[in-house]
Amino acid sequence: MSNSRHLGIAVAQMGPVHLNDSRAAVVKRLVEMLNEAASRGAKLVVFPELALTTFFPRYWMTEEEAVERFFERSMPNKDVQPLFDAAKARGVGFYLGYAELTPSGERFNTSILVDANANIIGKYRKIHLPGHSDHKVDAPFQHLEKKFFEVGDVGIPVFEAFDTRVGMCLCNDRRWPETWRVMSLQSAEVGVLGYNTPSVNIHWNEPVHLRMSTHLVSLQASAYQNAMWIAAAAKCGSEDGHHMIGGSVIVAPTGEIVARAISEDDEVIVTSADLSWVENFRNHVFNFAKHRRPEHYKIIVERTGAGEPLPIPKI
Ligand code: CDV
Repeated sequence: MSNSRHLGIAVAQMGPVHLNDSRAAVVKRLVEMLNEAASRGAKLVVFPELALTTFFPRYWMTEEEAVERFFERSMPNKDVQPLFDAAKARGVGFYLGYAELTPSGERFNTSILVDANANIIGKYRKIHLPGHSDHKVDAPFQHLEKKFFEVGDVGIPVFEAFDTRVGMCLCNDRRWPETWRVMSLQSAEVGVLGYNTPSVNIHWNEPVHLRMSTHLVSLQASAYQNAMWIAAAAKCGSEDGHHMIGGSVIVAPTGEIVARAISEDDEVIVTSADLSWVENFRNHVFNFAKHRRPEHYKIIVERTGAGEPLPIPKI
């Protein structure tokens, strides 16, 4: 295509991080993958959600204990600094998910966007927190995001970076069409996310294969319907016996998967994303200004849960 604009995007999938793994050991793995991604032409590297620790919301503990063991009080901090140094040395930026403790004591499931000079240029705090806050004693493990985190307070911002516009989200956010539409209405061309998706659903007997297929269908439909590139990084494999799905992917605005991880380990996938595919769709079938009819979508922001059908107009 003559008007093509390319961005090298890498997804750095992570294999398991066990309870006893140190931050320093984890960051070493991240640096290795960042270096590989840079060598393969990436300018933006996407790491997983809560990338620095095991997926700790699976364990019942007090908030104080969780903070002590798993939250970051500052970013970058001593342990994570080598990743920022490597990014600057290689001239690549990255997305990273971690548990954030704010100076005033709030706890968020957070991601940051870091530019090629190792400056933090964007922050997102997870909105769609799954799970529960009570102790489910009969469940095989917990999913305590509603206990350990507050709902994000920065909306779904889009950042001018990497000669494009980038929106961030985290894990469960990817299943909600609103996430992507809010990004695409701000002209985001690239959406990035990390995820930790347990293979077992503790709430109902969901067949394991659906965990992968609902993950992929969410990303593929969202990329197409919003004419965006989407890059999604898993933390996966068995963390101390708790298995999480892999399936890290880069999806084009066509809805097609152009790169996919095959392992459940540390693995880098890279694509040279032609951003002009965004325009192809946004100028035509998804020309929002021309075709959207928000006057007929009011119920989306007026209601949270499903209710009665709206009154039917007389015709
Ligand atoms: N970390 C997550 O947000 N996990 C959810 C699980 C609980 C379904 C996910 O959407 O993958």
